[in-house]
Amino acid sequence: MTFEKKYNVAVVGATGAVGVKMLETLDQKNFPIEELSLLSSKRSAGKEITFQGNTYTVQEATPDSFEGVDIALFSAGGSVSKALAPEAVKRGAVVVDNTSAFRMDPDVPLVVPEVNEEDISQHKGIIANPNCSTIQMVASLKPVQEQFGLARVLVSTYQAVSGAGNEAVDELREQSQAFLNGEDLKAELLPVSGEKQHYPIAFNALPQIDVFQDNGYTFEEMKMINETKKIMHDEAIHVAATCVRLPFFTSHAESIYVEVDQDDITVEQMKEAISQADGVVLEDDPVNQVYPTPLGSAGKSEVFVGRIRKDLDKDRGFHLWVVSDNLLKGAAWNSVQIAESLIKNNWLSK
Ligand code: NAP
Ligand code: 3JM
Repeated sequence: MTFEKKYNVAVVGATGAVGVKMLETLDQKNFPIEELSLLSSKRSAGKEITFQGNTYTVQEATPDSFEGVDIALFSAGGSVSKALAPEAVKRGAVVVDNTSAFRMDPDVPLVVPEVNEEDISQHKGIIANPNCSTIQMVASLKPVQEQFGLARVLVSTYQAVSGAGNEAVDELREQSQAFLNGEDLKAELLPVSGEKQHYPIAFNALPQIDVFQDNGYTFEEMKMINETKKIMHDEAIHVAATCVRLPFFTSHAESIYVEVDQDDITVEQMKEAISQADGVVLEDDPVNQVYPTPLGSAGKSEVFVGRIRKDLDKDRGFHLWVVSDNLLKGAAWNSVQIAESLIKNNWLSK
């Protein structure tokens, strides 16, 4: 994309797993940056990061960090966003927030540009980036909703450890080495930092992502359920989710069962619809063993879909396998797309 003007951009959480990908994406997409502020907690303040040949010193994020900032990209956790996003808006910035802090706020658009880009125009200073697992699911289901109607979605996820941050990546690496050396595994972080029980992730599968809610679902599962309805503008879609953490580093995979509103839709029609969707790539050729995998999608910005087949009992039921890089389309790329859309459509002013 080419831009006429340049903007002052702040990246909050610039030293984190998402923040690093945010900088890589801003660079790759040649985002029009005038001044760049890299913000973190006190821990990383003073650290130097090179971006497009210039060296930047990371600063502690405070309300005054946002003076003169046009666009602030937040990925430093919900409590940081709750404290600092309103301060950024007060100082004239538009915030693209990667945390769950504001996603269900009726005044905050929750956006996957391929699905509901127009919602950005309604923003009052904050636009929320959905959860990584939600993003790839709704991107793949948008053409299904448009062409055949979407009645029901049942999803099980297979999620990479990078979705839980840099410390979780380190924990998997250390436990894997210990396991192969025949040593005891130290589990101190996953499934959820600060919870009373921790389980090893190496050579394991943990059916808990984020904290449990009173209804027996985890918060990650409820994010997928509630965010899907909001992004797809349909409270009537029935959604249920089971979210599982697995021992690989990058990309989330999802097994999705959908029920459409129309009878007699064929697998070929479903494949055709999905293959034409923006940002979605069909990789589906069972005869030649073609289907997407987490390793195969790592580093790419699209959502990959394969294994499309009809349910054996329900005429309106289909099964899909959906894979995408959780830190790119699931976080950094979706946020940068929202920022590009703000500029391209002249939606920066509130
Ligand atoms: P991470 O690797 O643990 O990085 C956390 C980042 O936040 C670091 O840059 C850290 O700075 C910064 N930070 C922590 N406390 C802070 C504070 N009080 N003030 C300012 N900065 C602070 O985690 P991550 O995986 O990058 O994820 C960060 C957040 O992004 C998550 O908590 C989540 O809300 C969101 N996220 C969203 C998605 C999505 O699906 N859209 C996916 C993953 C994550 P230091 O270096 O100083 O510690
Ligand atoms: C992905 O507030 C926190 O400590 C962050 C928890 C978190 C979230 C979240 O709820 O914002 C970790 C990883 C997400 C997310 O995208 O929903």
